[in-house]
Amino acid sequence: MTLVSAHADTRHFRTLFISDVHLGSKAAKADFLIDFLRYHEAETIVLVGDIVDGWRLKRSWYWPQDCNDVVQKLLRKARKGTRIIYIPGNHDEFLRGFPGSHFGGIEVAERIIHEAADGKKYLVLHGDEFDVVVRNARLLAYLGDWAYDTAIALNVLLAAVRRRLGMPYWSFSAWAKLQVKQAVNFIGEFQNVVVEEARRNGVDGVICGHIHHAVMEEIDGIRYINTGDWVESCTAIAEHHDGRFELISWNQPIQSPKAKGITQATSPLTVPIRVAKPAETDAEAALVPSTGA
Ligand SMILES: [Mn+2]
Repeated sequence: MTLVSAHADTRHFRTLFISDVHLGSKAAKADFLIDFLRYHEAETIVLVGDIVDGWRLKRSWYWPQDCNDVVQKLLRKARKGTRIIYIPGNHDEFLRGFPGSHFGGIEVAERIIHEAADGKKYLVLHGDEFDVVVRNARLLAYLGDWAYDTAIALNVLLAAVRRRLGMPYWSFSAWAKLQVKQAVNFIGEFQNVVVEEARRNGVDGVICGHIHHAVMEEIDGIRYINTGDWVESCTAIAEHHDGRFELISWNQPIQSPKAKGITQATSPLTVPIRVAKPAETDAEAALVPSTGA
């Protein structure tokens, strides 16, 4: 498949953040990501979890050529000097056993503190460790701090038990879909919990994935940034050389203008910085694909 984007010029960034590609699931838009990687370079690329969908692959092996191409493209960037950090999520938790390891130049870390060019510090994590807290937010708010800490510990334990039993990891999005009317609230709840974790770490902001809902906003004085996904929305977060962040949408790649004999499209493919109010999307739009967050 040859997808060549309308944006023929390569853009250079300080950092790129990408998550929730779900390679190995049929819904993964690997060709869009390959196209994106072709036109975006960075000093550092942070993979914020669920890049490979280990749970899907365990059930049935599905690994078409474009999945290999994504991996090859990342490894090639690493060889050429891009620092690549891989923070595992719940779907690629098999990598969590290897913190501090290097694979072909790719570093594995559970979570990192990213210092932006302007000196602001961001906690970077996938976000699934808060699933139990999000599901029981109201109850936990009532019970207080000890219950909150217990819930996070319980989340780790539950995941281990389910893994032992060969059950797939509990999926935020699959579960949220069953509760459509409240889904927006749950997304808000997730954001609040993650923002609270950032505050506990004394940082200025947090960059995460997991819920397949890309956004940049300010919540109670903490910058909340979600990278989105490459299953539906095809989004990434880029940090400019001055520390500004940008949410990039890459969901409209077109056929090569040369091959098609058409002129270049001028439609903008990037979305400018939004320090926005919580998204006004309705529950359906906020909801996430069948692969599970
Ligand atoms: Mn996830």
